[in-house]
Formats: sequence, structure tokens, C-alpha cells
Amino acid sequence: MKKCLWGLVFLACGLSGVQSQSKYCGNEKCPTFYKQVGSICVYVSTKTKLNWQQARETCHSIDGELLTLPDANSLREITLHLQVLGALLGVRSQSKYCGNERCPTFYKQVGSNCVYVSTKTKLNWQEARETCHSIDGELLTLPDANSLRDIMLHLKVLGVSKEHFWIGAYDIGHEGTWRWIKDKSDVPMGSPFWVYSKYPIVYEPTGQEKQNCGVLDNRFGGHMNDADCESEFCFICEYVGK
Ligand SMILES: [Ca+2]
Repeated sequence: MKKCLWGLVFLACGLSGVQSQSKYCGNEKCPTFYKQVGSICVYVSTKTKLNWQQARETCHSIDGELLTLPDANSLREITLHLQVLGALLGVRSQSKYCGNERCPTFYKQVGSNCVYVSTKTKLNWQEARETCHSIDGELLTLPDANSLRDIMLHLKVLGVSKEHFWIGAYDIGHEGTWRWIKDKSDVPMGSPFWVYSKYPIVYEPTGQEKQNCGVLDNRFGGHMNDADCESEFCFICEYVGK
């Protein structure tokens, strides 16, 4: 039976004035990637299909293991969860992908990018980067206005537009010159990318040496702001491959 019914047993997002309210971005109490089902934290992969060993290795990459079902309740809970996810589509695999998407495991297509939006444990900028690396990603690059619009709309659909999200913009080591961490290309400045104040018009970033990492700031509709890299926020990865 070749079907993506694997999950994981355990395993298990401030700016100047932007402070996180709790350890978690959403309402859940499971680590990044995981969702609570009954008493356990699981990740259900409905993207690229893998063989058993490949599936195990993917679980290991996010500190998990293939799902254990110790009793009837756990089987019932995961079955119900799969029904809710709409993932029980029949026994035979029809294509390389489990769902309708064309992005790798963990990722969802947003515009022309495959992105992973972490709405679980909040991390600082470097920790967020490392989490993206663990799934062959990097913090999000927004090369043009369309990509900014696409991700803002996506966050709204996800119902997480009240959170701040780390992205791949930074000026560490080259103060005042903002670059994307993925390819070191220049970050667009001004409108419509960065938050601005109206009277007089002043665009972020304004944090100078104290704020060297970029975030989508929920107080200003998800436009970009600079923040202290040690602040803890949700974050967005984009798939870059191995
Ligand atoms: Ca700076």
C-alpha cells in the first residue's frame, strides 16, 4: 500500500516595539511542523511520495519517527484527522504526489514559490534559518511586489496575519545595505516593500546597528520592517533544494 499515511510520533514568532506575546505563534502546543492529534504531535505528509525508509529519514529530519499506534484510540484519532485533512482518497497511488500540489514535503505553492509558513514555536532569526535548512529551505526571499502580495494574501488565508514572520532580509556585516540571505541579491527598498510613517514619510528600515534582520510586520499589513535578530517570531521558509 503506497500511500502517504505517515506521520510522526513525537517528536514533537519583537521589533522595535514589536513584541511577541507567547512562546507559540498559534493556538497549538506542538513543535514546528507538528499538529496535535489526540495526545501526540504528528506531521502528516501529503506531498511527495516516498518509500518507507525515505519516509523514516524525512521524519528524522524533523526530530520525529514514523507513527506509532499503541491502542485503538490512537488509530481512531489519526483516522479522523486524515478524514478531516481529506487525505483518504483510496489505496492506490495515482501520481508522484499525494495531494494536488507540486511542492516538496512540508511546502505549499504560493505564487511561483514553494513556501513553508511556521506558525508554531517562535524562534530567533538564526534559529529560524537553521530550521529552514533542515527541510532544504532558506528564509523567504521577496524579489518583487507580486511575491510580497502573494505571501501577504497567503498569511491572511491561513488566519495568521496577526503574527510577525522572519524572512531572509538582513544587513548583518554590511550595515544599511539590505540583502537576501539566499543569493546575497539586493533587497528592494521603499514602497511597497517596507513599512513607512506618513508625516513625514520615512521608510523602514530605521533600526540601524540594533536591528539587522527583516520581518513581515503584522501591525502594518505585513510590510517589511527591521528587527533585533534575537527577537523570536514565526518564520517563512522557501524551498531551495539540496
Ligand atoms: Ca541594521
